Amino acid sequence: MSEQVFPVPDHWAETAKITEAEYHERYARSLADPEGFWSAESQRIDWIEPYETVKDVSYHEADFRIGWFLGGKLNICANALDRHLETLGDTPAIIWEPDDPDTPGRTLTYRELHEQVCTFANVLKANGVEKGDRVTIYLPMIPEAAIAMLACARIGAVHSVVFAGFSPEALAGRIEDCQSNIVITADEGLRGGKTVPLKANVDAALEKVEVGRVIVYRHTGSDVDFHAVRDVWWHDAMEVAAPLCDPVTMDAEDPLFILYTSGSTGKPKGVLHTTGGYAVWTSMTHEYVFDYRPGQVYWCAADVGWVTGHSYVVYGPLINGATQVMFEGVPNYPDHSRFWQVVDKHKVEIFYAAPTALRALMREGDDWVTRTDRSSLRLLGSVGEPINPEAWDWYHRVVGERRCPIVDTWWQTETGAAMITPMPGATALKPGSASRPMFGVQPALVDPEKGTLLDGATSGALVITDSWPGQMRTVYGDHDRFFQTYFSQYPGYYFTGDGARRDEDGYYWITGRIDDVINVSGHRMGTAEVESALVEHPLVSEAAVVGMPHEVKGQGIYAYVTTNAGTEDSEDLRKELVQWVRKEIGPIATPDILQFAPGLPKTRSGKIMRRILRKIAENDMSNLGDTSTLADPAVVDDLVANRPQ
Ligand code: 6R9
Repeated sequence: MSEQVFPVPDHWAETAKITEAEYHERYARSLADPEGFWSAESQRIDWIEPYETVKDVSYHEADFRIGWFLGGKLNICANALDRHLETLGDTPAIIWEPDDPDTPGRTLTYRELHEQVCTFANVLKANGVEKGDRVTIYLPMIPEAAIAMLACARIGAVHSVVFAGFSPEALAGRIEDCQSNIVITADEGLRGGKTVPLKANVDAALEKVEVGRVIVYRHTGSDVDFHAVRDVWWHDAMEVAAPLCDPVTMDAEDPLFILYTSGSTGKPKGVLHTTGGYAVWTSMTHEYVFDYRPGQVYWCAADVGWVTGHSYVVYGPLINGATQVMFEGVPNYPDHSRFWQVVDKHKVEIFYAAPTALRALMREGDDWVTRTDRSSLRLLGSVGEPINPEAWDWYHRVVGERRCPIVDTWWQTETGAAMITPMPGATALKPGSASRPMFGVQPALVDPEKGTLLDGATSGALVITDSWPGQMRTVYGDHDRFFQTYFSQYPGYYFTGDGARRDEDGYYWITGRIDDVINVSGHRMGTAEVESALVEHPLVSEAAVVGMPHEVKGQGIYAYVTTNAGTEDSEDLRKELVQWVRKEIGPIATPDILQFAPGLPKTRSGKIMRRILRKIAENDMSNLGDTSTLADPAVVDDLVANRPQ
């Protein structure tokens, strides 16, 4: 653990919106007088009709409910676009930087973005989409992704964005779960010079599940199969659609979007967010965490397929009238300077990325960074996984030249936006600590076994003791699963699934998931999901998947596989199984190590002892613990002896 503390730089202490004193004053007020605090913060949103009740929440089973700004009416798309037209109409909203630096980018002003969104909203309507319908979006990082999302929000349709790296199988499952009747995609995506066959993936998915309409954006221009009745070209539809479309009036608690995320059990769950609270929450956190003022160039490098792309590429920044870079590519293409070249090209002031990208770049040496200028950078952010002190130091010292504070923001798909995070003018930084709670957030640590609250400097399971406006409202189609997953372990609290330590200054240090979720390159993956993909293979009888430390990805995937009797555990089969998982879920789920296991360590009651599998995966054989309770202790010796190096 790093003992270093970086005080707030003088310039930030003098100019920031939230200073240290203000942080404490506002945080205290947000807890003591939530009505007053949120009434003031809600003014950042244009309400069509004012709400009657700020908050109506109970985390208890008998009267479980979560509601914010009840009775309020608004349209989040109008908040992100229409209201900026007068003051920021000609200001760039999205500066799109393509995968290949030698092809032209695009800039959309707020006026242009508004026109595109209105036109596409009419396209959706012309294709039968109505308020409340679910719309699946499977697009690369192009402005059309934001346009499609905002067009849904404009007419009250619920978008479900599926990350363009997911497989046809994963896409089909998500279309089916939310019963969406329309998919918006592109011919192909481009990443690091390679094409991603998006339309072909959609076609493959639609062999398993049916939809009425597919709208296809022509991006690379390559030939794709076209189904005459079902498929529509984006540009053809836009040509005949009107450029004006009134935003519909939405209730604060009307659904805004579903985003599937991995949990510790079963299929990915559809995290559902609603409109009013999410609008206030993303806008407020974006403003304070990044100290954002219109005119500054902001760049969040996350994909719109993840929650960070929803809250900090689309909604938060646009509600705040930001000018932002949207990047199609990857950090190491054409070379390891790309991030910093884009920073220089667009004079980026605020840059927000995941530690995995930083670790990958850090390995390539400082020269890729130092040969670029980066003098525009003022603030750096980190999200998605714990940032190790070495990567923090490199980000701070080499990328930010010790001039830029780093906001290490802890949050989740479920929380909508940043929950525990520094603010540049308010928080002395400790490398590796997400520091202190956002206004209105009450984190606590509980004893993982007893569920009792722990005081002072200690470690435990991280819970949040009361609601905040951007909290998810349900698991789509399974409200009971929502309660069971998050509110049943520690009654009265929201359980995050993370472990954390709190130090003597009240700073939180997130230590990672304590459930069966692993975090691969900042992407959540349920071990159960990878296991069920493996056992679907005809030659696999059983599989157990655990996380292992990985230098770049944070965690890698280690799979133990038992094949059917009589199967030859060959190198070819190993490769085939690795490919199988890629195909079933997507490249992000590719096992890093796949070990054939004639037997898995089980208790006499048949429970797999994951603790032992984790130790072997970590290559820590010294500490396998007590194996005497196992049904067959010899299987452990076999796994240790045959661990692939
Ligand atoms: C926003 C996002 C959530 C999980 C979360 C935690 C990990 C995210 C973190 C962090 C340590 C941070 N996580 N940010 N851990 N420090 N700053 O990533 O959402 O994809 O749902 O992942 O990611 O384990 O529980 P999501």
